[in-house]
Amino acid sequence: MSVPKVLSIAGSAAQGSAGIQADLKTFEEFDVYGMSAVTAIVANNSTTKQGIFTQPLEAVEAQIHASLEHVGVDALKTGMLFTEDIIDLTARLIKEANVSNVVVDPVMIGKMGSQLLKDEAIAALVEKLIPQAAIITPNLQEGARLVNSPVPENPDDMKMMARDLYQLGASYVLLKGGALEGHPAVDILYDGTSITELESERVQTIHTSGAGCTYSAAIAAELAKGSSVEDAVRRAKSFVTTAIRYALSFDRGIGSTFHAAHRLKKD
Ligand code: PXL
Repeated sequence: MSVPKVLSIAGSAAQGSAGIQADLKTFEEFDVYGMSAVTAIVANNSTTKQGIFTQPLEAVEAQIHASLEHVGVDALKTGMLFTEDIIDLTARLIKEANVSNVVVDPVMIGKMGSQLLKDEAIAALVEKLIPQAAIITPNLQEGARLVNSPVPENPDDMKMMARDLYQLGASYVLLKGGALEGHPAVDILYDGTSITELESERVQTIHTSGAGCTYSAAIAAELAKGSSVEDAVRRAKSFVTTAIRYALSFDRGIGSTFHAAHRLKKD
């Protein structure tokens, strides 16, 4: 049997909602073969002080080679890359292997407040990785950091920012408006010519950890299957909206999007 193959280059989120864990769960739901290269281990908890364990560059490189050489990659997504060195390495390996269908989720800050990208690494993301992307998927805060402008306050601001983000060189920009309180969950998709507004209802929940990771992983899975970018984004948005609607609360702080929700929901 042959199935589309998808690699996630991202952080491990020990609590299971986000990062590599969210990506692999999502890949499984989309019936694609998932692989991972762990850039850092995020393990925030109250008993140890250290919450982030960056992996050595050699380990990141070895993992990416393992997927590229032993399996092959039809699409890949990047999530938490954390350091400039890891971004440089990732950008170089993607270029050398000539991978198409690259989804760059410019992860910067986790839902629990962890810094997942060092400030000094933003320039490398912009200069080396984003120009190779089929699509980038920033949220409003990340978009603002990438183009050095204020955080959008309404869908019209978002459309303007999507145009600015497009200048960074990705083929498509998906600017996610999940944080735009008082509006439906509006995302703006821009391909340099036309703006598409994608809207779904706002789910009132704090349990959204992993939403962004899940969204970009679903897009990568659909691209690996041969979907157009627009179809991939629409299917991914529907998937992540269901995962948020049926999110899991663990009775402490922010809970998790539920990746199996589209399969298990009864209504
Ligand atoms: O949701 C962003 C995110 C991405 N990657 C990793 C994370 C988080 C949030 O906690 O831990 C590894």
